[in-house]
Amino acid sequence: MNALHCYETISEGLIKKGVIKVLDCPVEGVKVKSIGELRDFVSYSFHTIFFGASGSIIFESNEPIGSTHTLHGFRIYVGDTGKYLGVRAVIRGNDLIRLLFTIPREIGIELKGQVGKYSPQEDIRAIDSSRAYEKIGTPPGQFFIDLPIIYNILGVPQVDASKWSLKVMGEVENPVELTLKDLYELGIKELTVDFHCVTGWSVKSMSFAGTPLTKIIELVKPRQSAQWIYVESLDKYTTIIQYSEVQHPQSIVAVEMGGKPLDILHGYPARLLIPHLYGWKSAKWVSRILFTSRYVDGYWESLGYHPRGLVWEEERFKLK
Ligand SMILES: Nc1nc2c(c(=O)[nH]1)N[C@H]1C(S)=C(S)[C@@H](COP(=O)(O)O)O[C@H]1N2
Ligand SMILES: [Mo]
Repeated sequence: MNALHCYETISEGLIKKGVIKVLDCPVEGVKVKSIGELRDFVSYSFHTIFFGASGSIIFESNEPIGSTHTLHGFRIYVGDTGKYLGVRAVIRGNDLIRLLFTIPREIGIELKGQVGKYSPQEDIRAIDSSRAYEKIGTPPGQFFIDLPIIYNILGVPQVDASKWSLKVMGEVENPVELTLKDLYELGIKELTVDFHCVTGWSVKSMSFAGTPLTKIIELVKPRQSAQWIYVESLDKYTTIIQYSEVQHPQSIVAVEMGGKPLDILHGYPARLLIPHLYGWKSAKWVSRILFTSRYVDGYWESLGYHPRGLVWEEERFKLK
C-alpha cells in the first residue's frame, strides 16, 4: 500500500482537551475482517506516517455509528515515555474509510510526508432536494428511542442568562448582538420534529420553540460571499453549517423544549436546532454565529464527521 495522504486539522474543543493537531487520513481499498487485523494495519500506517516512531498500540474501545459504520479507538504509546496519541478508525461495512490521529500537546512527533488541506467540495455535491428534506419515517441506519441522550462532550457550562447574548457577525452588512429578549421579539416559531443523532438514535416528535434563522438572516443581511455559518458555544464546542441549510424554514435558534425554557442540559438559554441535519450540528449553549466564505472544521468535523450532515442522505462521515 502507498503512504497515506493526510490532512491536518484542529478545533477549539480539542485544544481544550489537550490535543494540538489531528491528522485526518482518508483510506481507500482496505478491507478489515477483524479488530486484530485493524490494529495491525493502524500500527503499520502509524509507522509510515511518523518518523522515529517506536510505538506500541493498544485497543481502547469501539462502537456502532448508525447501522452501517463502526468507530474504533486505539492508543499508540510513543517510545517509553508513557505518552500516547489517539487513533480513530472509521469503518463502513468492512471498508476502512478513514484514520484519524489525535496528537496531544506533550508529544513532539515528526511527520514523514506532506499534509494537505481538506476541502469540502466533494462532500457537498448537490443532491436531489426532494430526497433530503421533510421526509417522514425512519431515516436510513437510525432507530427510535423515547428520550434523547444528553451529550456534553466538553462539560456543562455555567450560564448567567442575564449576561448571555448571541453575537451574529462575519460576512454580514449588519452584525448584531441578541439577548434572549431580542430573540423572543424577533418572533418565535413552534416546531414538532424528529431528532437524529449520528450515532444511530432518533427521537420522534420533539417539540421546540425558537427564532427562525431566516429572521436572523433578514436582520444581519449576509453578503453574497457567505457560504457557511461557523458556530461557537460557551463550552468551546464548535460546528459548521452550510448556508443553504441555515435558510431552511425549520432551522431555528431554539429557546424552549417541551413548552418550557430549555433545560441547562439541553443548551439553556439557546441552542441551534437544524432537524434535517444530524444532532451534532445543533450546537447547545450557542454564543456566536459567524457567516463566512471559508470552510473550517468544528469539533466533530475535525474528527472526520461530515461537513453537511444531511440525515436522509446518511452523511455521517466525510466521503460518507
Ligand atoms: N455545546 C454542545 N452542543 C452539542 C453537543 C455538545 O457536546 N456540546 N453535542 C451535540 C450532539 S452530538 C447531539 S446528538 C446533540 C444532543 O442534544 P441533547 O444533548 O439536547 O440531547 O447536541 C449537540 N450539541
Ligand atoms: Mo450526536
